[in-house]
Amino acid sequence: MNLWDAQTGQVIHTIAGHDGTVHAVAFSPNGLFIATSAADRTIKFWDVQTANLLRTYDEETGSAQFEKGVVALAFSPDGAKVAAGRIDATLVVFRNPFAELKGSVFLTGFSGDVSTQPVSFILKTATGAILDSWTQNLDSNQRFSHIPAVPIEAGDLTLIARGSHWVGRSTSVNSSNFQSLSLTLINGDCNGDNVIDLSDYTIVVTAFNALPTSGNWDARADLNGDNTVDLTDYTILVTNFNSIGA
Ligand SMILES: [Ca+2]
Ligand SMILES: [Ca+2]
Repeated sequence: MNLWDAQTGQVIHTIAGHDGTVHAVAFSPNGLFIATSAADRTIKFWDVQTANLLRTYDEETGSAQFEKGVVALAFSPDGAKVAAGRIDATLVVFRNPFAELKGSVFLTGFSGDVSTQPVSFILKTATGAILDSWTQNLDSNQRFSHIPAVPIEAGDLTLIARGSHWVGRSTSVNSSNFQSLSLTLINGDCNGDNVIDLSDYTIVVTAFNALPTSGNWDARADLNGDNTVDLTDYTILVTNFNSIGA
């Protein structure tokens, strides 16, 4: 199987890995992955950039559904699912193991530009093992997307999100919600230690009435992002006092 540059006609990669005629090839909608099926009765996922084999579905990896051979493959437009047409005239739809996690993070009490706010994420197993962690800025609609470092088909995962002055919150990730995740973060953690307590209170009180030009200005105390430290920030802190992050 060859991968060509459509502009130049150059072969970028020659991919060999199937043991038998390749029946079907499909690009993921984000262009990052290729799925293939072959006469060896497997489906394989490949990294387009590196041509590395990422995953094989066969009888032994729990996909007896493909043992009759797959002759057609197609991703859903959102990349979340893959349809496999089998030689026995049936169709199987399964979750794309390399689909993006997507969702919204609501930064409560914030009136500034949410796209300036970095949010850190941790993806864990049910036993607490960290599978992936990353930091990204939200878009202006408070949305995020990320291709996890590991396939997310394992299920029973937990995603934790935390903002610069918002304590962490967690949500479970499963096959039905992994593209519509939603986390609402609690504002007031000025010092970023994932607890809203007296230390944060002191930061707000010390910077009270400050503007960015003031000697006592402390950006950490401007909880609502309006470039002043005033009663609004104080109220956010007092309302959320004693919150502890996930
Ligand atoms: Ca704190
Ligand atoms: Ca403020």
